[in-house]
Amino acid sequence: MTLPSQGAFDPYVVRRDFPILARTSKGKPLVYLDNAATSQKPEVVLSALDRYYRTYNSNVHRALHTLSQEATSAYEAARTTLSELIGAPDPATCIFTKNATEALNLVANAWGRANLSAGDEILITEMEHHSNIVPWQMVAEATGAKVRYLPVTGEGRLDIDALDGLLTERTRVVGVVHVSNVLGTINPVAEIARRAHAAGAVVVLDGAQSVPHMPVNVTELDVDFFAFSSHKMYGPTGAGMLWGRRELLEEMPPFLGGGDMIEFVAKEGTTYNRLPYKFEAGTPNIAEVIAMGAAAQYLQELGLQNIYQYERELVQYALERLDTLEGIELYGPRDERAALVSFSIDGIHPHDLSMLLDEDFVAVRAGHHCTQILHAVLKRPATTRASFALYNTREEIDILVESLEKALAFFG
Ligand code: C6P
Repeated sequence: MTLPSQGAFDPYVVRRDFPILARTSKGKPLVYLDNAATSQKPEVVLSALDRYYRTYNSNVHRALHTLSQEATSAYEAARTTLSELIGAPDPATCIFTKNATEALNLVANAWGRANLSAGDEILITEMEHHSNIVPWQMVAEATGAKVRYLPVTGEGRLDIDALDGLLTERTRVVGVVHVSNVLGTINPVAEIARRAHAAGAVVVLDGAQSVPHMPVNVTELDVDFFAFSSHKMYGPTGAGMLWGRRELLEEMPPFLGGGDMIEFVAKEGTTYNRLPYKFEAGTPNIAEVIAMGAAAQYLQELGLQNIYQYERELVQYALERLDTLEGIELYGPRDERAALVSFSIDGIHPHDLSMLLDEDFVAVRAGHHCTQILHAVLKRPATTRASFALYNTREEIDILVESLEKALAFFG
């Protein structure tokens, strides 16, 4: 059967790259709408993992034999591909971590402990994911710095007017999420970075939800640190990245100590390796990093602008369709938003809703989505979230809406 095309970008062609999308349960096709939690993996990623273990499995940067050289060159090629994906000026400033969370903890610990002291201020926002809140609260407790929060408006945007009042001469760092994993808001990062830099603060950007869905260029955004995860960008779990400005990375002490991060170890002490290895202690997730590179190449071949455009139309369609349901409240801005929608339906608990949807093999997430501060602002302990990816279609949104209608009928 030839399936209908939806504009220049054809999700039905893309779907063929993802074997899991052929799955059914109780005769129903999978409708996977939990992509913000983790996305599915294309064949090129699966085969990169398989090829590594079958044909050149060995450690990196340590041995001179053929397999190790092949593994090292594939690992370093992934770094170069990823640096190009995010517009980083130099691959050596791209550090592999195990996920965005570890990348943010690296900055908070290595940069934060070296640069913060009592009375300093850390400015983050009410819409941050816990991984860009808790590490800062921990470093604040250790150093005596204070954490302050930029509010979210009723429309689900950052209250940019409050920024100048919150930026003081004690603000050392501003942490902000590029795309909210609950509201879908795309934050005006370049503007925030400009004002934060004018106040003398460094800017840490959480790109976990932007990298898979839109073109990102850290140089143009003019931020100082940028964190993201492989598993949300169609790569495997267990890999992520921290990009940092070279001057800042050079000055920072290491985060973890061990193999590969050293230059020379003696009883009297240790000198550290050059960038990026100073921050990559121990044997890394080699297969996952190489496959993360394959995912980045896949995204570049499809074109991030095409993906963004397609998902933008998809989310508008989802908002229109969901809006027709009785008792629904949709969160986040109406226009210029990323491809996810969180909502509440009067009288139905998000967990019940997600279990009923699962009866139709529709996968959504219910809960606080690791954003309890934002949920306190929304005055809801939990919401239901449908998050889209490049392989989702309007037909799948129709199935979601039909399944929600059934749930509404069930709960009367
Ligand atoms: N959000 C979600 O369902 P890790 O777990 O390290 O790969 O990503 C953390 C993270 C950081 N920032 C944002 C904006 C995120 O959305 C996430 C992960 C998932 O929304 C799991 S809680």
